[in-house]
Amino acid sequence: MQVTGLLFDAYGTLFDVHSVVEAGRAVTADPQALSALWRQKQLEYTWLRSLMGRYEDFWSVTESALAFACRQLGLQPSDAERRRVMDAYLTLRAFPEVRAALTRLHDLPSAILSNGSPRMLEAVVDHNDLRSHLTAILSVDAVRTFKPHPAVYALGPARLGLARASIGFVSSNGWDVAGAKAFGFQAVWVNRQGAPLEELGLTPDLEVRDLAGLAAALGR
Ligand code: LAC
Repeated sequence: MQVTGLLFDAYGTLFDVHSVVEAGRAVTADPQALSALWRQKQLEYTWLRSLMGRYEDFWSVTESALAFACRQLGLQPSDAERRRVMDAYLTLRAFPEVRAALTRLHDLPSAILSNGSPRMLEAVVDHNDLRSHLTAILSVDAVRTFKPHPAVYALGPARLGLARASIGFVSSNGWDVAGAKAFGFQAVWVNRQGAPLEELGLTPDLEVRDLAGLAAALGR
């Protein structure tokens, strides 16, 4: 694979969304179940809101998904507990290999392109001290819809000043990889969990286990 720039999904790819499990412990004996349902509903709400043309930013969608997940699991956190669980999103941990891999890839313009709101993305990037590794932090908020809408992916080539076919779009989310491939990027699937390929008729150009695998595949 040859690319002249990289775009990274944020949640699940650079940052571990399940780092919220610790915060969830304060409100449930089964924080893994809360974390999994919360993430699933969060993504569903982005797709549903995009289809309905009723955009709300990712913070708001994430709050709504948490409220639903708590209701479904029969949990009744106080307002303060709910806020603490939400705030965990601002301090998610980067996966352990991310910093070193971005360092190895430093000669390529690299940006985040994420559903996250600008405030959420800036907070989590700063929390992990990764700002100097990134050319730009791009949020769907600029076009007020969510992935996999093509208008979102179009933000990347416009900001990097590169043709879409020469950009590698890197995501751990199979559906996001499919969206990126459909748009015309070279699609890289960071398949951390050994998940099955989505049946969307789109195959990634490269599959790696983590970002160290990406750096190696790009000869860095
Ligand atoms: C993002 C979600 C899809 O960062 O993980 O855009």
